[in-house]
Amino acid sequence: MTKKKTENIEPDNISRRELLSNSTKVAALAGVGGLATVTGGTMLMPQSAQAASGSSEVAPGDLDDYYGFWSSGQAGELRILGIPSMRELMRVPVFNICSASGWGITNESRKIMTEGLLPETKEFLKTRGGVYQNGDLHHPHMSFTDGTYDGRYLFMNDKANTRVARVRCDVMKCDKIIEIPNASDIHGLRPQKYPRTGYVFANGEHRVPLPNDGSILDEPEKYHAIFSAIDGDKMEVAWQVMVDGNLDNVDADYQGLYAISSCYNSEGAVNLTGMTSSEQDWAVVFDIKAIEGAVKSGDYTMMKGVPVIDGRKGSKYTRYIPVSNSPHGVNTAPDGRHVMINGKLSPTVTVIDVTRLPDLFKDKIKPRDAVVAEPELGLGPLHTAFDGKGNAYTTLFLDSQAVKWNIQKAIDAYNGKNVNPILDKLDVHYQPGHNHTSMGETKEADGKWLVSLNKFSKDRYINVGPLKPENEQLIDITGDQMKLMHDGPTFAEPHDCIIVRTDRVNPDSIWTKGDRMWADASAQAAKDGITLGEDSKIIRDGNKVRIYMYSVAPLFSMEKFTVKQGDEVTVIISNNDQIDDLTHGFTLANYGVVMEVGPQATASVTFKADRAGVHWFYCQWFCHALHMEMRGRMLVEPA
Ligand code: K7E
Ligand code: CUA
Repeated sequence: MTKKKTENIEPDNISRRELLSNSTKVAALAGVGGLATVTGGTMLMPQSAQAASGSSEVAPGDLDDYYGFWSSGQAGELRILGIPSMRELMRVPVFNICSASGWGITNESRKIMTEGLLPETKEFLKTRGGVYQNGDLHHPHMSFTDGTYDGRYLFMNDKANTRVARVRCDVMKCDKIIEIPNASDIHGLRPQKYPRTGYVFANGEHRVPLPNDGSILDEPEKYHAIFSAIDGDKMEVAWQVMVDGNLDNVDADYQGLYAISSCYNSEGAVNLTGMTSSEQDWAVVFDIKAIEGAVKSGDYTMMKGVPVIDGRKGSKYTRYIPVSNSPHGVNTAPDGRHVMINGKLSPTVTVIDVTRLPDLFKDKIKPRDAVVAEPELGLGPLHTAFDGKGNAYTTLFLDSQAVKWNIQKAIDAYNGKNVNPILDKLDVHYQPGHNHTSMGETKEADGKWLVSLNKFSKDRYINVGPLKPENEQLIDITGDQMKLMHDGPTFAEPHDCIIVRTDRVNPDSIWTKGDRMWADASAQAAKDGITLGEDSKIIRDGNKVRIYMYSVAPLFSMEKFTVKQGDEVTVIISNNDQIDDLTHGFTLANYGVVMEVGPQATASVTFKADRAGVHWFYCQWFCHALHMEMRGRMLVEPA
């Protein structure tokens, strides 16, 4: 079934080079005629009929219709793609250390990486470089206003070290990272959709003993999972809810009333056999207004500075809707009414109707009465996306398929009508986890594109060794049938993505002078009587030395500076260039020091000058015909 792409082409008399040089001609002709064309006496078929339709092709110089914001799993960064081209446009370091930009090395990034940590974590990291060196970023989601993207922020989780981060959409840089107290390992994360974000909901996946001080191991009843509501404007935890079971994924409604999490391990076990022994787990519904009331009225326990509400089974703040064992993805449909709980171990997706939740909280109906459909779709349903036309698209991990189904038909079938909700199935390559549609998690879902994020690429690409790329596929969903358009290989491991219309995001081209990103450097400069970008000066303050310089392509304002061995040196550089796409850098050779300095930005780095001698520094970001010459020397005089 894995046809080689070239099998469609008659190879006689054509070298690979000729083939490549003719390929644009072929594509162009195929785009017009859609049929074979003759080159050099040989019939050439277009590489595939789908590619030849050209509708996902974005020609050189043409721009994409959507931003794709991609997670990167254990790589720890956010990635920006263009859709439909699937071109990777940018990497935004968040939880990782970045060798290009100096994220994790510069003072500005280290402040962001440390200021939101718990005191005990700061202490723990003292002997480990001061910052976490890794992260596991699964779920990037944009802030909402009135049910759709507002282009302010992107929020994302770190499963590895229990953190939540925020990226500013005006400059596409991370500006806040906080560690979530009381919880262990943040997994599912979604912003509130209405009236605005507002809260960012985040699931602590693993249950840990509370308090987790080493005194408890094998008393599973003392293990708890924690649901957190983070104030997305302040980046502070507003409140938390202690629940039964392990929390997995979460989504919010379109009314601003509820958040719903998938919850496994109703058994309360601590090993695999125990966790999957029961036939049933839950979708946990959180009543946001009632919980806010509990915070006001004092019905909580204060833990590490956060009000923690008891939302275990039987609590008035939560409801536990039974679903089949080990549910995974939670996705609210753009109809504002239906929430999909994806079955994972069960071939079903459970559809919850949010209009029934008020009655559920009043105990007028039973938990299962909130369920309005439960279609059987195939093996391993993990996540569901929507086209805004009443259809849902679910990934089938075990079947390696995308399944398109109709929500109303699924409801009709659940009510006993003899209808099949499944409209189409498409093979994907291979084993999809998340999928996402264009604007699909907003009320503006437009039904154009579906991306399937597949965990395995196997034979889709030339072999690059034992570690293979993953494979992301672009699918056209404008017709009745899904149409596979494009394979996109990718490095570890995008779990999730969102696809945002370009008119919703409008980043700046250059920095604004005095941006809060380098507020500390600005404050220090003011104390030192320095005007950033104008003064080129060395300030000595005991054994602390501050080097202020600026850069204008292709020069640093200081060709050399001298410090003493043992000094604590801070280099502060302002980039005075005002031109779009004119980034400079500062790499200090053999000191492990690097930073990116964007146009009109200031960046700083602090290090101990403990190696005597002459050390060259140079600009590592290509900026000018004389970029290679953009350099200078630091002399460290021996002590
Ligand atoms: Cu399904 Cu972490 Cu969203 Cu991966 S999670 S697939
Ligand atoms: Cu400045 Cu390269």
